[in-house]
Amino acid sequence: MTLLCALALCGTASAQTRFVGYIEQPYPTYMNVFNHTDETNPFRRLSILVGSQRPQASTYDSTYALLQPGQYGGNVSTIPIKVVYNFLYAPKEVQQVPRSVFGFDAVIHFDGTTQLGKRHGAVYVTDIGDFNFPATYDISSPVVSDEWIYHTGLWKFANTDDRIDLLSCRVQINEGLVRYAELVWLEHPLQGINRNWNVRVLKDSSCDGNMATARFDIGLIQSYDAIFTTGRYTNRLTVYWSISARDLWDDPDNVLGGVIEGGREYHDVVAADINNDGKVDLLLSIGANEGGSVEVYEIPEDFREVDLYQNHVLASGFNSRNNGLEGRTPGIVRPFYPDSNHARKPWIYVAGADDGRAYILRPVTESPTDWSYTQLTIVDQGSEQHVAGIAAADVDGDGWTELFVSVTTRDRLEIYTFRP
Ligand SMILES: [Ca+2]
Ligand SMILES: [Ca+2]
Ligand SMILES: [Ca+2]
Repeated sequence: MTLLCALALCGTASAQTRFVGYIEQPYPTYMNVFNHTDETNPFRRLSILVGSQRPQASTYDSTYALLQPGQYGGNVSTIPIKVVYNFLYAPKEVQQVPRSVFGFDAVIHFDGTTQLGKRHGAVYVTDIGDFNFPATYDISSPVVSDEWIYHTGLWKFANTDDRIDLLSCRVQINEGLVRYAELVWLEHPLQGINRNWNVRVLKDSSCDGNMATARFDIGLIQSYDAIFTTGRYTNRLTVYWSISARDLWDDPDNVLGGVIEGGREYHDVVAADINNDGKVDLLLSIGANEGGSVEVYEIPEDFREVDLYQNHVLASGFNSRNNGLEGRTPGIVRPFYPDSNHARKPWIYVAGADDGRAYILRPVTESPTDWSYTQLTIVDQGSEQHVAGIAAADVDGDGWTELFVSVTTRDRLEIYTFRP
């Protein structure tokens, strides 16, 4: 019976996704899941946060939430859409803030881009205790606004004051060249969220893209929080750690780092156990106009030994379809499970960005030494289309994962489910 079950009959997800419907929204981009931690009804537990980017110069962009979409089944046009913040420049990331940071539900935005009129990026926090009355604060540049592009951040106790701080990467681009690329510490102020957050540079010429963190024990007594960062402008994959005895990040002299690899356009980075061998790996998307890829770096016993990271290519040959114009593919990449069975290798979703597609990478076997994947195209919008974001979550609690895909250039959020 067990064998039969394993082969076919136990509700194991097939690669088939079923189209549920789509929502019309202008220029949707990056997405994340918002968890209503006090909600016990599985239909109401999750919302989806969505960013947007209008192609016109000097226009504001918005972030919004698909509020508790699990309640609406296939009637996706009835899902309430709540604006979170309306005054952003091409938000790179819209994320839930853990309640431990402020004591209330909040969302953080990182914005700024190289597009004309959208270069003054910042970090904003929105108090979202009530989705009907959001209140937003600029925590990075309340006085002077420079042309920073912020991508994402990590919450961390950087000093000893018991208030959780933010680490972020930011970049200034001048005529296509990197002027500054900095790992910065935004200090959570004593007086509250709406006061000036001090921004201090921990490492210059360091990073400009996404970030991931994982904790490692070295020997019997040393533990480190490693911070992995990418640079799509600085063209490096780097790791940083602190040699402060209490793992604090308030002194640049205590922050050390190393370059794991250079020379390519490292875009997304996620720290997760991809091959299910019990050890955290790095999942990367490496963007290019032609020849982009999805790769894994296995982290060595001592994560500081940057020469010992082992590279595996999971999928390659991603090409932009921009009708001759320069593009970037693939975009974001994340591990996920298609159903409630999490005792195995995760699957991976890939936003194709300028190739107009969305993909799933499904492991061929469960062997930790087998890095082969079946690449499945779930959305193909054709050429000159942009697929920026994907989010995966079981929003209605039926055990099957839903996928939300932003088809930016068609003003559509498409919804799929793995439920057969
Ligand atoms: Ca602090
Ligand atoms: Ca692993
Ligand atoms: Ca579901």
